[in-house]
Amino acid sequence: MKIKPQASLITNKSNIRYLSDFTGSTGFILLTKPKKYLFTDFRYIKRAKNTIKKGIEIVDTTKMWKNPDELKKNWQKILKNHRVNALGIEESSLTIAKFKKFKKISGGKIKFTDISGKIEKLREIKSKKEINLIRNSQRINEKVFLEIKKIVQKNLNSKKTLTERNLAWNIKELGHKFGTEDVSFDPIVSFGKNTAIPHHLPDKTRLKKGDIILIDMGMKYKGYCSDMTRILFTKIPTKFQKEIYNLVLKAQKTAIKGIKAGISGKKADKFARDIINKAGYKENFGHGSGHGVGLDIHEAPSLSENYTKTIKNNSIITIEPGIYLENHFGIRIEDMILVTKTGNKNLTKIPK
Ligand SMILES: [Mn+2]
Repeated sequence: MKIKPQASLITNKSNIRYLSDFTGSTGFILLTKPKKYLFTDFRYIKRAKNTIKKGIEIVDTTKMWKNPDELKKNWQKILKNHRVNALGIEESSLTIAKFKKFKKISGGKIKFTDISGKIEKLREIKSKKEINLIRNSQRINEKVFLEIKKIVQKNLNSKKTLTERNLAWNIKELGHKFGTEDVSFDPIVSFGKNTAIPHHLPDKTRLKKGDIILIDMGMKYKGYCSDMTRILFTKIPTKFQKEIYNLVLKAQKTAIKGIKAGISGKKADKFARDIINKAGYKENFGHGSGHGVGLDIHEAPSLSENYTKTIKNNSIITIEPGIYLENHFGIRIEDMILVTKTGNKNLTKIPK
């Protein structure tokens, strides 16, 4: 039988932020039925006081870490007050070293039980505020992309050297210029043959006229991520390139047309996959059709063949089928959509 914990120890950074708005890098939350506690030290106390949600008690751990007995006393007192004899822990984001510490300060009587994924499940359903933040994150992402397109154009005309690394760095700089705190992941920029590697690491490859360019990029705005992939052609595509591009586009459009709340991640994945498989490119589409986006760039749900849970109303996911032809070229097209009861809304406004 699974133990039902009376309290949960939240150590996953994004879950901590989700529950409390706390952005510091050191701290954890204890969730009990009536009360939430944020444990952090002097480096973050002021920030916590100024920014976290109301109703959360801040516990200053500064002195406690210097005096383990003090920590033990305080920690056990809170557990006892809430009659905790089983504590939920996030095994997927708690190191063994830290777990040992918690075990030690909790005393011998507390049982531990895994609650990984519990908060992530809540995070799947986005509030109005979160939807707006993700939308704004994507608006900035698009603004950056349009500038990137100009840079590419200019370099093609002037025959200056433009490397994948240059362009990836430009994405980061422009994001900063337009008000983001960071990119949501290191941009994937690939030229020519490199586009056949789905997650190519931008290198010193120079752009040549005729190259296909793949840009997979996202911004982080007030904690929230965006994600988009576009393909640029630097000259009129060949018949074959066009054929593959249109096939991926058809797969993506079919998925967007079919996805609504209540279907499984497996079924959501199948729309695009069926089209690519039927065209004979089964082996060239090695990844899932999409993933949830929020405080993390990759979060629940997942659009893949083994994800049987349902896609929920007001979740935000990417739709990103691709075909990768080794040593030749690759195509991926990615939009972010807001899932609704009747269908979805496309949050990506950049034309394909
Ligand atoms: Mn993505």
